Amino acid sequence: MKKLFFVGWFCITMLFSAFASASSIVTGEDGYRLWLKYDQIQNKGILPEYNKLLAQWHVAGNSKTSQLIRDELDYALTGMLPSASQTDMSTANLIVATAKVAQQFSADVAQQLKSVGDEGYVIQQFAYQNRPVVLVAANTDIGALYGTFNLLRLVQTERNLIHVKIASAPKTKVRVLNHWDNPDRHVERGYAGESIWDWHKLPEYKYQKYVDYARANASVGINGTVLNNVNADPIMLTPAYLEKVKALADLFRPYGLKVYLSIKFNSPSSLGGLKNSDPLNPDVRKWWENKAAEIYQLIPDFGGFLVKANSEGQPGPGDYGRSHAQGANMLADALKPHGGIVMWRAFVYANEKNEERSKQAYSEFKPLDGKFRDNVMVQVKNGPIDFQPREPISPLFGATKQTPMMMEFQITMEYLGFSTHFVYLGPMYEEVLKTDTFAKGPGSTVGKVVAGQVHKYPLTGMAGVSNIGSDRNWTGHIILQSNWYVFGRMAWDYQLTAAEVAEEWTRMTLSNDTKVVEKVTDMMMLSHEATVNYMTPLGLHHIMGTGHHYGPGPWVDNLGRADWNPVYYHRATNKGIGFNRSPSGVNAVEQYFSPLKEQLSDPKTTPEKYLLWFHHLPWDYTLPSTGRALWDEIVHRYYLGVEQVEQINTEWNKLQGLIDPLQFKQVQMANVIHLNEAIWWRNACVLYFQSFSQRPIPAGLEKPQGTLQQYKALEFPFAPGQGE
Ligand code: BDP
Repeated sequence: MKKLFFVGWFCITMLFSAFASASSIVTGEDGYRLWLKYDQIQNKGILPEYNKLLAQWHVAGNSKTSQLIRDELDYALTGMLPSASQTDMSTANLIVATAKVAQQFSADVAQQLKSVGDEGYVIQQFAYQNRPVVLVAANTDIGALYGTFNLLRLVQTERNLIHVKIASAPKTKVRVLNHWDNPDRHVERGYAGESIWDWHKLPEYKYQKYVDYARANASVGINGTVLNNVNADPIMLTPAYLEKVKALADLFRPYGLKVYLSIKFNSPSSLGGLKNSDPLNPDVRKWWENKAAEIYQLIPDFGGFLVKANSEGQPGPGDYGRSHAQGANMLADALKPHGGIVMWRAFVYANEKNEERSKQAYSEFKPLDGKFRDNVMVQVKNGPIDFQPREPISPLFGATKQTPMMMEFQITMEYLGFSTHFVYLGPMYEEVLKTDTFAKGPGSTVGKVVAGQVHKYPLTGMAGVSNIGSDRNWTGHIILQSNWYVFGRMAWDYQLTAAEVAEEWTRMTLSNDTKVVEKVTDMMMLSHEATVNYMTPLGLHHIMGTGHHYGPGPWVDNLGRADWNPVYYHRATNKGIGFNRSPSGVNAVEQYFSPLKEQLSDPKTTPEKYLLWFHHLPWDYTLPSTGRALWDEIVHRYYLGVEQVEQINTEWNKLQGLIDPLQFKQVQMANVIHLNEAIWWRNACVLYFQSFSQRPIPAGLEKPQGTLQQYKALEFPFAPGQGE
């Protein structure tokens, strides 16, 4: 590895040693408990109410899930209200029950249950025979579990329960994590240690962590998990591995968490020894039917398959001249009799196609609308390229009237600073979900499309590429736990705001102290924009380091395919910068509905955050919002991003003593790296783009340290999370 030259790294080392010598043993919250801490409630103002309403509790029912609800309440309430105890239904104040029992207490609750479906629930506080009752009711045990977690969230965040009246049902049906985990425990794009699945020791050895994983997912409404990488290893479908999958499925079932598998499309030939894996070959179809039957014998509620096909070297139906629909339908037919589904990824692009990369998924899938079976969803990344710090929406949202588009968000921080940058993704998810596609006139937001409220879809779903690993704190960074959390909350309800979710997460994970809640929520809400500023301001994209995607690499121009190179995306010359995707360029805007299409066609009406995504502009182009020349604006944004990170660091440091010391220290250490890397991004990008613009750093801004050559020379062969 070339020598790391810049001062920042030196500072990091110094700081770590400072920590190590200044403190001996720091104990406290290491992050394992996530947002389910259930520490004793300190707020004396609310305690009498909680003691009155919650201290005597009862869970009706005898199923495994009812037992889990009992266990969770026992653990949680004993932690938060030491006087809490289980009692029978005739004396309890807090009652968790399904419809039949619930209706004895309240006709209103029974009525409301009619509209919350299988997974929804009702929480109400009322008087029943002169006793105050909090009733958590649902149509199924799983609904009751979700309701219980919502009640606990209200208590953890110290909300008033008097007269509380909530009816909640998920807005999307399939809410899944996608683990990009390999059988050898390497996690592709994972930054929190190795895979939590210890395949070697399964099926016998079952860690408590597996159960806590299921609990955490259930607590935010996630109801499925795809256990293995989309770049799938066919070994997952062998009998020995299916036994291991079954062991996890059995643990997860009572939490309402279904397991799914990513499959390799050529498994019939590579695993089954068939001549080919052509979806129209009857032997191949039979092979999948048999495989599905074998899986369902072991796992009766198996969710289905996730498929990456004909993408980045993966095999697929295209290898035999068949369409994505033909490939997906073959699998859908095999799963259908058992109730399984196919999530077929739209992340496809090919060099050979003479079409700009951002347009290819739409061109491929739009004509297939209506050709998929009703148990297939097409899973599409939020933006048209690839999980960049910021992208406009994929034009596929809203474009298919009959084929459900399932959202794929990335929770893991492949392009957003791995596990050391303090970045809360709530604002990014919210921005995407609230964007108007105009598919059926104004108001056809992405959230509504995904929830099947614009076009009536038989299936709906959201997937999040997991950021979970074997690290004690699960996600490698305390704050990044919030991204798992907000994904689940928004998959349940796309209308939630990032700010309200940040607040509840902070209260549950860090503290209910008003100062902590306000400050941390502000930092979280600032953090994504800050990162966009120091990485890819004004619509720049795909300018990260090659392969590992660590740090800046806007200069990279030597990769095998044109559209893997950062220079393909920023197109900087001495005259200007940006990608002309307007009608005078590659016309990617044509894939959007009017009036979005027209808005994005003209730099004057394109939101500045997407400016260089859609337009190639001269360095002296004036930005209406600030009156600055484009070059100056780009530089200002890079500097602003670093200032915002400095602000986050300063604000965090002020919280010392107000939150748990171990949580505090973990984030503080990461913040140091974060700031150094933000400066690295800024300096490297500004120096690089300056070599084209030939313009000075605007007055008032310090000159970037180092030289472009030094930044270009950096190599990180052991950066974590690399792909194949
Ligand atoms: C890219 C990742 C790569 C994934 C691919 C995908 O770099 O590791 O395999 O997405 O989504 O962003 O399939």
